[in-house]
Amino acid sequence: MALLTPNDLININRQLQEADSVVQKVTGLDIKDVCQALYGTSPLSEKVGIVPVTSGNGIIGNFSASLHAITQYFGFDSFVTDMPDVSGYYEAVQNGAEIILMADDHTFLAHNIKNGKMANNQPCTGVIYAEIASRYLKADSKDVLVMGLGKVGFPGAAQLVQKGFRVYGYDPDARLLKRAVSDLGVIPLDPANPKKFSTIFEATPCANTIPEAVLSENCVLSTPGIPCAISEELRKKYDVQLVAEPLGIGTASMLYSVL
Ligand code: NAD
Ligand code: 2YG
Ligand code: MG
Repeated sequence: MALLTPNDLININRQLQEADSVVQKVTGLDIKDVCQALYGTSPLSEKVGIVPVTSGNGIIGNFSASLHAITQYFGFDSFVTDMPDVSGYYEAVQNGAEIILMADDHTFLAHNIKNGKMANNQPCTGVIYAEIASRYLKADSKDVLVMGLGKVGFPGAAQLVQKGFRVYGYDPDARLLKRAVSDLGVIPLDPANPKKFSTIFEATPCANTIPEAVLSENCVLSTPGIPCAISEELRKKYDVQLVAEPLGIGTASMLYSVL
């Protein structure tokens, strides 16, 4: 799995504010509103303990500090523990944390220890980026393209199917494409015979995954994928509304889902 780097997270507050204004422009709602609509919850200053984790590739510079900034942005009362790992978890609970946020190289979780609810970053990220795409006010049809049907893309595709969209999908991994077709009714996009979309959701770890032939003028591209799915040149050429941010939108989705 591709891990975040400290560079991805530079100036996370500004990245989040910029993403929030694109979400507002595209959907008429801000990120908080989208989360409330998705989960029917809103924060009441719940205390969030952020626990740095040293296992595997270890601490990622800016990761815990970014989670601190993100949780404050969404109205939580958060703190980062001084100690990492098990000692950090103990410290978080002793200091009154109601929700624990922590990540190793494979799993980034939110656990509400008061009500027992737990969230995983991958499906929560897929669901919220898909939900944002699904709310595009200027969409020209119920057709949506999903590029990448892995741990983030598949749950996002499921969200779009559940909302009544006609979901076209593509993944070079034939097993994953087949699963999306059989389990969700996704229509495979034939790369040799593409069509244009006003709404696209992308979740891959690769650059330049969106072929020019699928872009329509002023389309929305909602993508958690890092690096970005589209070149700056194509973005400008088609005036693409790009929703892309490295950590905050997915984390908001996790937190609202455990309230
Ligand atoms: P994954 O490996 O489970 O799935 C990615 C899928 O993309 C794979 O199935 C792969 O075959 C497919 N793919 C590769 N090239 C493609 C192409 N050209 N066209 C279509 N599909 C292609 O990974 P994941 O866990 O789903 O994560 C996807 C991306 O989202 C990663 O970059 C990850 O770092 C990022 N991510 C971002 C956030 C966020 O908050 N921004 C949160 C979680 C994950
Ligand atoms: O506590 C730390 O600093 C580290 N143990 C965090 C490790 C996080 C690893 N996960 C990732 O980099 C992402 N793929 C998941 C984060 C979601 C946002 N992209
Ligand atoms: Mg995000």
